[in-house]
Amino acid sequence: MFTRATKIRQTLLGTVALVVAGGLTPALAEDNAHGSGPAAAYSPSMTTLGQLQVEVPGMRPDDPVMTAEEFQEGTQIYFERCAGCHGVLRKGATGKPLTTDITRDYGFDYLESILTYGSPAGMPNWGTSGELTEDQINLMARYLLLEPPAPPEWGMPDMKESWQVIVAPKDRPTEKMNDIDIENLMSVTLRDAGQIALIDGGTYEIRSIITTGYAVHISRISASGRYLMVIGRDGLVNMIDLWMEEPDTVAKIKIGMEARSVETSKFEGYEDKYAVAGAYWPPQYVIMDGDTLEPLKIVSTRGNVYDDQTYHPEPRVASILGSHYKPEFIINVKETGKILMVDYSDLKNLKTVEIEAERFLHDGGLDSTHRYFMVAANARNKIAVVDTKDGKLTALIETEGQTPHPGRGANFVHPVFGPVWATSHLGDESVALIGTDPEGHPDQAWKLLDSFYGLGGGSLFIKTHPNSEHLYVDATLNPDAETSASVAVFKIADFDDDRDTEEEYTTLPIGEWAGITDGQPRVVQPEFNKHGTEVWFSVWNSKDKESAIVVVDDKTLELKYVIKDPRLITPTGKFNVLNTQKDVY
Ligand code: DHE
Repeated sequence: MFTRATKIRQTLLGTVALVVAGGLTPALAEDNAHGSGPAAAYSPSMTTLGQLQVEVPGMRPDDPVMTAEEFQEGTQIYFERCAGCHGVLRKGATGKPLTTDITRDYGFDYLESILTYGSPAGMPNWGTSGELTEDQINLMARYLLLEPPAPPEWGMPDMKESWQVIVAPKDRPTEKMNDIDIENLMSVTLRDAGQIALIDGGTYEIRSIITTGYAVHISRISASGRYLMVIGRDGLVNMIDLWMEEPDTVAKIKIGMEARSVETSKFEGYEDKYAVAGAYWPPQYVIMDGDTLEPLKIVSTRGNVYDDQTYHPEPRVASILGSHYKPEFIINVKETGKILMVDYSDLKNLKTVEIEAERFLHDGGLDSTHRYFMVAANARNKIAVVDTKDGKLTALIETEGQTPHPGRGANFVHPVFGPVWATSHLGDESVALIGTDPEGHPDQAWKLLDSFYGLGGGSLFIKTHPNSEHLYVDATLNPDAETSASVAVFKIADFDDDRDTEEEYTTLPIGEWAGITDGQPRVVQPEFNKHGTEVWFSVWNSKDKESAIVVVDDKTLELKYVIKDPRLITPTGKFNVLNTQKDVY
């Protein structure tokens, strides 16, 4: 561990984290010309769609020749590597549209060249980086000249068919049947195993390993703290009963073909009543019964972009949050830039407030009072703030950094500015502080109050806890191995109000503490235990190599424990039950 005040701005761009089947892998590719910073690499990979069986579309006389096998391969490559930016239907998202009216104008030679060498606008150099072979580039240039296949929809009959109640509510325990301190349980994503590990926050013992969806993504907890909801990228939601002798899945359902978010109703009187999950494909969200996951209401998010009001055929559902102020789900629709406040008190006469925010909404969380929701419009370098009490956009704030990625963000009381919310960034090393106290600190509210350097770019998550005096910032996708395996810790009491000076931080060599010698593991996502006394970090290696969880004492910043187990395959997100249930971050 060492302390330093860095004044040198490390530029980060230059190396790419490979986007492979299922999303990101900790492995790094060779230096890449452009479009290659972590922010560019952190694009969705539609791996479930990549496995679809498709047919070659009707050909026109001048279309390039393509066999069924080639078209299948092209579709898989397209969904896994290209759809995240260019859209499933090729109508464009953060990347340009690639519909055939455009690609046929470009022609085969141009497509082959841009696929090989990339472009300064952000297209990766798939050929020269070695990620696609010459034959694959040739195939993709032909593929793009043909009409795209449209993946199937996933409506009520499909959902109902996939829906299983494994233990009916009447057969579930009426009281907690185990000795687990549920509030201090950690649900740990074992990403490439398609499982979660339930780890005891007091003893560090793995209490259960539960099979979930493919490339499992996040866990959320019901308002009562009893049911854990887990979603896989294949849209499979598992509902796990933590009261059972051995916690296990009691219901499951597939809500789409590609999904990332799940949440539960948190408003008083509606505790555990509903669950909701959002899909990337088809673009929709579904409200489910909170006891059984029975699908009750599916709502499409297709519609017009908030500003130019053009139609978008596939706006993905990004983060979802259960409001504490109203019986509402806050649903963030990425490409149209709309935040939907969906009133679940009357599903038959569903009322939705549609807030114009900003394009490319991604992740976010509540402020410390739980009244304001802060979400990153990441490709626009902005944070949108919504007042969940009044149902209105409060502010749109430029973070002055590149690609904010807060996770749920970090709330703390700054010694000068009062209550603030913080985000780190994927595209550079900056940490931004935004004032969140319009009553006590009206001059500072909803303003960027400070921006200082963390350890390095490629940060995914930032975290603190009301009982902690520290702010932790990871640098998971930083191209430098040592940086990506370390974490910066700021002492909150030492923060000043001078925007021109940097803030001191301590570097914790978490990867080194894990003592893993094989591979190049990255350190990701600080998460506190229920007391706010320990911080857990995932040391995320590739799936055939050893990974670990490192537990740090928050007071002393010293290593407390290393959890290792052959079953801990690719641990990434960790979700403490109490902190997730109560939105403490
Ligand atoms: Fe995530 C949250 C989408 C890749 C770990 N991620 C989210 C949320 C979204 C999202 C929309 C917010 C959910 C919510 O609050 O309701 N994630 C995406 C992607 O589209 C992306 C970029 C690429 C993909 O194809 O999926 C992606 N995410 C990753 C990873 O590679 C990470 C680092 C490792 C993993 O397990 O997959 C990862 N994402 C996480 C975690 C959270 C998350 C741990 C929840 C943070 C929290 O504190 O709540």
